[in-house]
Order: sequence, then C-alpha cells, then structure tokens
Amino acid sequence: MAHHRIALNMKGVPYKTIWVDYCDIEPLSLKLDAPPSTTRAGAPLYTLPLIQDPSTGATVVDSFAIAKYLDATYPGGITLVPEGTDAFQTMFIDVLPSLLTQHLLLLHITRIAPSLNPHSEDYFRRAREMHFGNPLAEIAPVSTHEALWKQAFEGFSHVHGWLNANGECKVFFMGHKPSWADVALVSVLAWLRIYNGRESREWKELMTADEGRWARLWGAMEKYVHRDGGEALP
Ligand SMILES: N[C@@H](CCC(=O)N[C@@H](CS)C(=O)NCC(=O)O)C(=O)O
Repeated sequence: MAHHRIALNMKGVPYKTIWVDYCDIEPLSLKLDAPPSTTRAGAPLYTLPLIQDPSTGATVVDSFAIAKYLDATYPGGITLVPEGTDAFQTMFIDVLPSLLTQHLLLLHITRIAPSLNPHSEDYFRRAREMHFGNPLAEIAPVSTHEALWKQAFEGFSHVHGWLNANGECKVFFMGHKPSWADVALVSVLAWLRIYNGRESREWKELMTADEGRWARLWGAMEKYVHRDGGEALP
C-alpha cells in the first residue's frame, strides 16, 4: 500500500523512491540504524516504508510515524494528523484490516506473488504459507472469491455509514480536509486499481457502490496517488 507516498505528495515534499526486496529490508534497516516497527512470531520485524530525510538527517519507520514526522517537519499545506485526532486515526488504522484489507489481501494473494521480483516473490510465498498453514494457491481458492468480495463491500459500506454521520457533501473523515484515515482508505483504492485496472468489474462496482462515495473520494485524492516516476495508474 502507498500511504507514505500519498502523504509525501499531499505535503508537496519531493522524494525519490528506492525499491527494496523483502529479504533486504532487515539488513538495510540495520545499516541505517532504523528500528523494527513490530514483531512477528515474537521476533522483531523490520518493515517498509522507511524514509530518510537528507534535510534533517532523520530516518523514520512506520507509515503513521512518517505522517507525524512530515507534519512536524513540514507544517505547511495539508495536516495529515490534525491536532487531537491521533486516537481516532490510530483506531481507524487498527480496524481497517478486519473491515477491508484482510479480505482484499486474500482475494489478490495469488496475484501479488508473481507481481514481485523473484527474491521477494519467494519470501512473500514462504511467509504467507507459514502464516496460513497452506500452499499459496489453497489459501483463498476461486470458490471463495465471491464471498470475499461481499465481505469487502460490506466493509466499505460500514465505513460509508460512518462517513454519512458527517452529513452531506463531506468527502473526508474530518469534513472538508483529508487526513490520515482518508489516506489509508485511498491507498486501499489505489491498490485495487493497480491490481484490477480502471476497466475491471471490481473497480467499476466499487466506483458505483455506496452512492458513489468511493468515486468522490477517488476524484478528490487521485492527484496524490502518483509515484515519483510519474507513471499513470492502469
Ligand atoms: N505498521 C507498518 C507496517 C508496514 C508493513 O507491514 N510493511 C510490510 C511491507 S508492505 C513489510 O515491510 N513487511 C516486512 C516483512 O514481511 O518481512 C506501517 O504502517 O508502516
């Protein structure tokens, strides 16, 4: 997912992306003195995204920490985590997997592996097979896809219900200005768009779901989704 890239684009901070294979994340983090962001099976887990800011010398790990660092260091423009909203933003990121991303990950799991470099593909395959205790192809066979889409769409509708509490015409959680929770949602949309393409049934269904809520959010945020190379989304 591309939270940190969307955040950098929203801030208007220039950056250069360096792509790192899964198996190189730990050695790179150790070299840069970057801490693990979490644990897996009791062991420290070094993760991406990680940013290095040459203007301050800071190395920051974990996308939410990166968002807060960007707000503190580059206070102009959009505030990603407005004051007093940390607890809300943290809660939203916590519930997103059970609402949406775990269903979407399962749906795409066999397509993610071959989209990676061979080293990363192997790592991804082994890590997921160990986690689910099944060969990759059997984790979410095609027969489960309809139900997984339904669960994902129910998740989107649930979030739509929360956003409706803001009243009409407000696209974002905080009303008229996007913040971190919107970035998290848009990065899910971007991910779906990259894997399925604009002409796919999945994308078209999503763009018409929930009274056009996700089409409006995408319309407002698509300008922040590009990569530093500037390639267009499929
Ligand atoms: N909470 C972290 C999670 C990041 C995360 O899980 N990153 C994945 C890549 S998308 C990772 O680096 N995984 C390392 C691994 O599986 O070894 C964040 O938001 O930055």
